[in-house]
Amino acid sequence: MTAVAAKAKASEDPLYGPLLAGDRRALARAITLVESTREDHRARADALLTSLLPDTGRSVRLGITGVPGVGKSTFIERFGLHLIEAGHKVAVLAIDPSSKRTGGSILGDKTRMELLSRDTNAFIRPSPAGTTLGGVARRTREAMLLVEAAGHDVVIVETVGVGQSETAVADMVDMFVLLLPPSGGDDLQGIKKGVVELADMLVVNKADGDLARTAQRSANDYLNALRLLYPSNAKWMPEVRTCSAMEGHGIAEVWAAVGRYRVAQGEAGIARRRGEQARAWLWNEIGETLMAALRRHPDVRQQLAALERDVERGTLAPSAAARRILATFLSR
Ligand SMILES: Nc1nc2c(ncn2[C@@H]2O[C@H](COP(=O)(O)OP(=O)(O)O)[C@@H](O)[C@H]2O)c(=O)[nH]1
Ligand SMILES: [Mg+2]
Repeated sequence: MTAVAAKAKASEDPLYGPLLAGDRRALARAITLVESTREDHRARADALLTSLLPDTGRSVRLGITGVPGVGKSTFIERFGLHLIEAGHKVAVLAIDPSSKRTGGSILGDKTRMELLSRDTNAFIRPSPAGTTLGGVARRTREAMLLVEAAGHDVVIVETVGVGQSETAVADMVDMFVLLLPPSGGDDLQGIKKGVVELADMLVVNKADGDLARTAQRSANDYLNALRLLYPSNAKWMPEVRTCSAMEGHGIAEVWAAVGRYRVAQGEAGIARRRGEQARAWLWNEIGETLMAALRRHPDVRQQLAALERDVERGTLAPSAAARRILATFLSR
């Protein structure tokens, strides 16, 4: 199908008009559609996304991570309400590859982000269930395009901070924020170096009551650690801030820092990052689609069990087995 034909077809999609008009039920149904693994749903989702593409991209895409208990849900609620007060429409998406097994911690979060989830200018969507992080990330990327088309101009993608989900989120947002707990001592506990390297801003939460001074001290420690990590001529050195999501102070300052980051990157810088992300996404899609086709191929399926067994026993080299499987797959 050509792009023009796809557009004409999707414009007939009953979800197209209502979604562009910001209808929440149409948006929720469109996200359910892109999350579906059914072939016919996939075709419809692709057509719908293609036709909506010109109406996407006009949002600030923020990623938020931090260990469980650091205050992500509390922060996102405060932050979201602050943005809505300033006239924005906020969407909160979550990536939690474990959500299928646990039934979803985000579900609990949704009820906890009580004020935000009741606000008509906010849209909160829990993590799609999925067997692989790649699958979950794919669907979240598409959900991000859909909420943008529905007029949400700030999209927050939250991750639970376990496994590789941080990288997946950093790869789909303009700016990645790491929420940290106040920690005593100089060991910077609770911080993973790999995650710090992905972060564009560090926010020490719970800077209130007894923890206020500890939080400030942690922020200074983190700043010193960052100075060692970043060259002095770096284009952007992550800002380190403190806030109290519970009491609500420092929240407006985080949004101001987001603005400074965007100015520092410039429109061109953000467009470049998005372009690189889109290209990486393309290759990811190619990989996932190819693998799915390979696994479905009847001749490959017939061959697979025996080849796997030979490889396990050590009687056949994995590379030789892989070449045989590919030869079968490509033979017709
Ligand atoms: N003192 C204090 N407690 C907070 C703050 N933000 C969150 N909490 C508490 O920390 C706990 C975990 O918060 P939650 O938002 O669920 O963390 P999440 O697991 O990262 O989503 C809850 O008991 C919150 O009330 C804060 O700014 N100050
Ligand atoms: Mg939470």
